[in-house]
Amino acid sequence: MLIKTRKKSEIKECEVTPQTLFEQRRLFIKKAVGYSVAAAGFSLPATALAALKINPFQKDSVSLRGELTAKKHVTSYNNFYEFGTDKKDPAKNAASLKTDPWSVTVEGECDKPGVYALEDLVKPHPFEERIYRLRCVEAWSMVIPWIGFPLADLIKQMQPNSKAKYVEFTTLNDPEQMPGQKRSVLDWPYVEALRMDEAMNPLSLMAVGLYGEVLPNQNGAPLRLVLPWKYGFKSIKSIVKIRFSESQPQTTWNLSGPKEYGFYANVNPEVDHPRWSQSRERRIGEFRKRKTEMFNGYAEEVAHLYSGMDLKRNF
Ligand SMILES: Nc1nc2c(c(=O)[nH]1)N[C@H]1C(S)=C(S)[C@@H](COP(=O)(O)O)O[C@H]1N2
Ligand SMILES: [Mo]
Repeated sequence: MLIKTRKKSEIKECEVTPQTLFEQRRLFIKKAVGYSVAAAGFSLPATALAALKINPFQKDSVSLRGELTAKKHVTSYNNFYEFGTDKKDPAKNAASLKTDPWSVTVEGECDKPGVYALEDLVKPHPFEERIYRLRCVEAWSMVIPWIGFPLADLIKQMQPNSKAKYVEFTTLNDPEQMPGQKRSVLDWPYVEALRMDEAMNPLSLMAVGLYGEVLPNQNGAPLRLVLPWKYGFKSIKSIVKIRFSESQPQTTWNLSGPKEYGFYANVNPEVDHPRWSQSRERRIGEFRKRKTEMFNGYAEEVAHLYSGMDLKRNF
């Protein structure tokens, strides 16, 4: 199938002001009968829903929209080792995660460090819908309509200083809520990081929802990254800490298998994983395999970040 878009990955974003969202929220909760369970008692979900309600999906997104991975797959075939290593485990086990209240600690090289309630962190940023492909290092992929806002907006809010060369993200560490952490399959808590220019790239998304709803726990509620040009493991879930640093942080998968999982982890069909090929992938819900594209099809947006770098060495 040939998919025609102006830019391979381009989706016009729907934007609304936070004020509009918050003014309309009350009204919307009353109207959204079908979503009332998800929206009850927690304002972030309602906000995410309101964003979609106010902005119907745009025509420009139709090309990728036709390829969307079914919601049932998106929410039942997951990698979230904090809830077990089987793809079915997160959907089964993630109900024990309490996402309200939620706070995020911001530290390191920035002028606005502190402990932020989730609301105060996301409120200043208008939500958009972004349809992004996400390709797992295990050679499967999905196309997901995310709800979120540019990571760059949040970073600007924190006013990083001139020493901030990297930004590091940490997942909640609580074996009571995350039973998978009782086994040391990874070095908990899960940590991921980006170079500052990668983080500031407009593709980098802070997600709070998908398919028009609040993020299900198994997909990384209440706040996760989505970095569509990188292997899925960079898109860290359930973030509780953001730290700005001068030196390159150590990251969980890189520590656990330095020969297999690099710091950059850019999708690259020409650099195989030591144990399997990265040249093809299977879209979840399909049988046939597709060719994996350089930077997962987002080269136009991100290739310049790596000009002059040897991508075989910096994998
Ligand atoms: N905290 C945390 N974040 C995580 C993971 C994880 O195990 N723990 N798995 C990663 C991997 S390998 C992938 S492919 C994606 C899967 O995201 P999805 O389940 O929403 O599709 O989440 C990433 N983020
Ligand atoms: Mo993954």
